[in-house]
Amino acid sequence: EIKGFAFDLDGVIADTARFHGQAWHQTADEVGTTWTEELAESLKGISRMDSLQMILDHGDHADEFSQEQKEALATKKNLNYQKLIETLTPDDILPGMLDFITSADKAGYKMSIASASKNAPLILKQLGLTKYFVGIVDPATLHAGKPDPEIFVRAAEVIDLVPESVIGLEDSAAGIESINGAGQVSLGIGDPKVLNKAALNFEQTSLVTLDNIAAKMN
Ligand code: B16
Ligand code: MG
Repeated sequence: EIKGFAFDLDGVIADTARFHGQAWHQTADEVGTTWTEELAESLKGISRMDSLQMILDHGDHADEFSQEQKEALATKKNLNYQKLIETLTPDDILPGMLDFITSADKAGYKMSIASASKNAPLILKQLGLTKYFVGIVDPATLHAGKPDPEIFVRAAEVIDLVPESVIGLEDSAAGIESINGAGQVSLGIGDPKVLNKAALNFEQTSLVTLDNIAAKMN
């Protein structure tokens, strides 16, 4: 029996990917890497420092940056990103997700956040959603990021549920792998070809409802 939900944030609750994209595009220009849509897509769910490394690896100057310079680039990206997410309001919640979260809350499901983003608390506050979640896994305390199961294991601990009672919601392939590894029911939001390891799939957030989930579980 399902008793709770563990949510990814970027791409599931809010469309912050376009802001990450804008800020990383600026970094790419600065380090001489050509910015492409494929590169943007591959950064979804990937931590800040790993994302920077991927951007550097896509250019011709990857070895020319010291650890100190990399940290400065990541800090600058994050400040630019934070300026963009300060403009977020509850109107930026992805279609249907406010309804889903409030109806799950009313029905007594426990909810937590499993996001790779260190900015998750700020984003939830901007969206007015903080009060619905029992807790947010702090990605700074993880040994390994998605696709490792650790973040979703911790998200189930936050709501004090065994993995089989939890549905994990994700928009990235790395995230689906993490949910499956944690022994939870994976719910993918997006292209079923990209998320082909998901137990349940919805092409868009507006289709994610308690009734639609129940129908697919049978
Ligand atoms: P930050 P999610 C991820 O969030 C994003 O998809 C990814 O693009 C980003 O680099 C990562 O968070 C870290 O974010 O720089 O804010 O700590 O999809 O796991 O909610
Ligand atoms: Mg995501």
